[in-house]
Amino acid sequence: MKSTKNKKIEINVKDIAGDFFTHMAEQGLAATPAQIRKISEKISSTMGYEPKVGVFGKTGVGKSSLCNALFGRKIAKVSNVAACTRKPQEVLLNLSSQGGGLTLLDVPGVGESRERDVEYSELYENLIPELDILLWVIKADDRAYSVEEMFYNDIVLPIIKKSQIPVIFVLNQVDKIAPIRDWDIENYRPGAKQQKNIDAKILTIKDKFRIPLVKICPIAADEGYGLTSLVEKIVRYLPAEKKYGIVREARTQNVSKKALNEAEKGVWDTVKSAAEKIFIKAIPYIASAAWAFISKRWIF
Ligand SMILES: Nc1nc2c(ncn2[C@@H]2O[C@H](COP(=O)(O)OP(=O)(O)OP(=O)(O)O)[C@@H](O)[C@H]2O)c(=O)[nH]1
Ligand SMILES: [Mg+2]
Repeated sequence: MKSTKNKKIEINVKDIAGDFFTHMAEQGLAATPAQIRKISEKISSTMGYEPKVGVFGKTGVGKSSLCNALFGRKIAKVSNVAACTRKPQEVLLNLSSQGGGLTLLDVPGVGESRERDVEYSELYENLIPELDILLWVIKADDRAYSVEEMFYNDIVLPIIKKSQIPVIFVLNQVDKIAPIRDWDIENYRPGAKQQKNIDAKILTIKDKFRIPLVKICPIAADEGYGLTSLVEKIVRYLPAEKKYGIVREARTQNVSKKALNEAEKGVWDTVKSAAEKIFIKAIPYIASAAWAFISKRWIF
């Protein structure tokens, strides 16, 4: 695997808040101290948001490896199925105290036994609605996905639909897709023949799990392959106010310019909505000046 340095994106709330208010002052629009405080608080809370990411999948698919590679963070395992008798908030609260700015949940897998699957389904029902995003990890070189397919379609899908939780399918260990010798060991990426088979596998996954292609992300956690695209997808499917937390917590090497831009835009969109509520009541023309500033800054 490539460098395992664990650098993080630096937050500079003061700069962002400063830019905003300087621009307003330049327009001759002074916000009141109370308005400044409210907007600054919104910027801080959006940039400091602690995302809750659930990592689901069978034993050995690479959940722990994925979290380590993406965030440089050991995952907090919810291996105790008795957890399902507790309130999900309790589970999440306990876990977040271990994690800092990110709550990662390694949820027990499926297909160990019928009884276990019933217990898992209860746990999933409690946990999934508490998450910001769900990563469903499957192993690229598995021949069949019948157990996962049944469990996902019958148990997980109704819950994520009801709670509107975004899900991304992570096809891990693509370096093991035939022909294995085709793997480009210098550049940590698939060779041309391997890529063809990966593409075919992605189409199979799309049909079996009935998910759009854009929500499938081929990676090799141990090789550091595909992680940048995965962060881009996570950022894309999170709501605006939750995007930034992910780029802040991911290793810098996994955060592309595109992901960072989209996450920053998420902060501004959130601030924009907050400003709308705060300023519109006070002085409507301040609000329109704020929009002008924000949209000028964030045109892509
Ligand atoms: N070749 C290859 N091996 C991988 C990759 N990702 C993970 N592995 C290996 O697969 C094995 C299982 O990975 P884990 O991360 O422990 O899997 P897990 O899903 O956390 O497993 P449980 O905790 O038992 O549920 C380990 O030996 C990893 O090194 C990958 O991208 N390529
Ligand atoms: Mg694990």
